[in-house]
Amino acid sequence: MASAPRAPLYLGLDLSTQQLKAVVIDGELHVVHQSGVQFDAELHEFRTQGGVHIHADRLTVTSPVLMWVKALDLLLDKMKRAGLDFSRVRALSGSGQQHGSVFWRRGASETLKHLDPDQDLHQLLQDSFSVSDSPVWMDSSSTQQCEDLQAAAGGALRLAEITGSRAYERFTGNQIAKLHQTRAEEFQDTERISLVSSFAASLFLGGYAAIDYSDGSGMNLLDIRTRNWSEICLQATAPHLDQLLGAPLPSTSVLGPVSSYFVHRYGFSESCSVVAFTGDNPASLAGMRLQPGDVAVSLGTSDTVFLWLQQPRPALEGHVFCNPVEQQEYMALLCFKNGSLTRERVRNECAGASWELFSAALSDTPLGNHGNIGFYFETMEITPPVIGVHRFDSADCEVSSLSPRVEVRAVVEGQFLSRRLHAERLGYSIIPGTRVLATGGASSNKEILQVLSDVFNAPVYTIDLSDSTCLGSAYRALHGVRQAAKALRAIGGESCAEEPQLSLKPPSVKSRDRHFLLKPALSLTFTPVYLKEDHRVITGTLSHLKMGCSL
Ligand code: 5FX
Repeated sequence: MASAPRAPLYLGLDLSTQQLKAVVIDGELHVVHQSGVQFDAELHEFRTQGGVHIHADRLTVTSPVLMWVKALDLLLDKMKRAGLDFSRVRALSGSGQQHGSVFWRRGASETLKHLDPDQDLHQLLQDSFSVSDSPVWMDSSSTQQCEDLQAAAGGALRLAEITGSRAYERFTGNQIAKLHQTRAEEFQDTERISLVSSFAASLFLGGYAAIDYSDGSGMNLLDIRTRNWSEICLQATAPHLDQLLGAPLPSTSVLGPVSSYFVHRYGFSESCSVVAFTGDNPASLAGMRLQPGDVAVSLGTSDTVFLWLQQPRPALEGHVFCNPVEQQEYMALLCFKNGSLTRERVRNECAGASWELFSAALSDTPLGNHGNIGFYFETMEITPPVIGVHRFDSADCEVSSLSPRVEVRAVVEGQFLSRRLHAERLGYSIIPGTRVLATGGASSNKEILQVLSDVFNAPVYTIDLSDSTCLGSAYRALHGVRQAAKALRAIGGESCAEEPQLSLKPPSVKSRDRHFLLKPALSLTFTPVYLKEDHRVITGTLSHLKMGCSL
C-alpha cells in the first residue's frame, strides 16, 4: 500500500567501491525511491576502474576523494529531478566501504560550516583534503606497519583481543601509520581523519561526524570492549591521533540536523536528523535484520559469513566488530576465498560439469560421507591462510582421490564445516531459534542448502541481499530516530519488508547421532584450531591438521 503523501521518509545511502546508491523507505519499510551513480561510467574524468586506481606497485589502491563528493552532487540532483520530496525525509543515514580513510586539510571544518547552497559540493570542497587519493579497503601496502603494530600490542592474538582483528593491511590504523611515515607533510596538514562512512556523514552534517563503534572496529585502533580508542594502538600508529580521529560514538547515535546547505539547495527539512553512518558490512547486517543466534552465509565467488555475537572471542582469523544495532553486542565477519569457484571445479571434474548431477551426488550420499572429507584450498585461503587440496578417507588417512560422488559431498561438507568451525571459534553458538540465512548464487541449489542445514543443524532461509547495505542504512535512519521506543528487530517484525523465505529444515537426525556422523570430519577440521599454537595456525598447512586427527 502506498504511504500517505506527507508521511515521513527515511533515506539510506551507500558509498561503496564502485558506486553511490540511495534508497528511500517509508515508516513501514516500503521502498519508495532508489537512485545510483556509477563512478567509472558517470564520473569518467576521474579515470577509475571499478572505482579505484591501482598503483604501479600493485599494492597501493586509492580512490579520488573528490569523485565521492561529486557523486553526491550528481545523486542528489538525480533524486530531485525524479521528484523526490526531500522535505519528507525525517532522518538519513548511510554506509561506506569499510577501512577507507579521508584526510581533511586544516581549515576544512570552517569550509564545511559555511557551504554556499548555490554551488556544487565538489567545487566548495576542492581544497579541503590534505590527501587527494584516499586509501581504500583493497590496499595491501602496509605490511611493515602491521608488523610494527602487532609487535607494539604484544602479538597478533593480543591485538585481536583488543581490536577484534589481528593487523590487516587494509585496516585504517595501518594506513594512517604508513601515511605518517611516508608523507609527513600531508600528515602535518591534516586536521581530521574520517572513515569513508563518517566522511559522508560529515558532508550532510556540515561538520565532522563521529566515527561509529561498528565501523571503528575495522581500524585496528578501537578497543571493542571499552569502545574507546586503544591507547597502545594509538601510540604505535601516529602522534595526536585521538584528536585527529575525534571520540567514537554508538552506531545508533543521532548526530544532529542536516546542514543548512541541504535545506536550501534540495529542500530538506531543518529537522531532518543525520544518524551515524557505518561500514557496509555492519549496514548489511542491519539490512538483513539478523537476530541473536542467526548466521548469514553468502555463497558467492568467495563465501562470506556474518554472525550476530553476544560473547565474542576474537581470533587470528575473522573480524569481530561492535554490533551496529544493539550497542552492547557484537557481530563477526569471516571471508572464505575458496567458495563457488572451488565447488564449480569439483562439479566439472566429478559431475560432468552439471549442477543436476552434482545435486544428485549430494542426495545419494549420507550426512558425514562415511567419514570421508576434503579441504579444497585451491588458491591461498583467507580463513585460514593455507593453500592446497587434501582428502581424507574414513580411516583419516590422506588419499589422492575420492570417488566422484564422495568427492562432491566432501567439498560441500568440508566447506560448511569450516564455516561453522570458524564461526564457533569467534564465540558463535547455535541456539534454539537459530536461522541460517543463505544468499548468493549457490543458495538456489536445494541440495547444497540441505548440507548447510545439516551442518548447522538449523533451518535455512533464503534471502536476496543485493540491496541489504543501502536498505540497512535506511532502516538504521529510521531506527536512529525511533530507537528509544523500539529496536530495529521489532520495527522489522511489524513492517512490510520482505521476509527471508524458509527453504529447508534439517532432517530429524538426533543431535547425538548427527555429532556421531560428522565426528570424523569435525575431528579433522577442529584440530588446527584447538591443538596448534596460534602462529602455526597462521603459517600452518593441512599436514598439521593430520597430526592431531587421531584424538
Ligand atoms: C571487509 O573487511 C572488507 O574489507 C570489505 O568487505 C569492504 O568493506 C568492502 F567494501
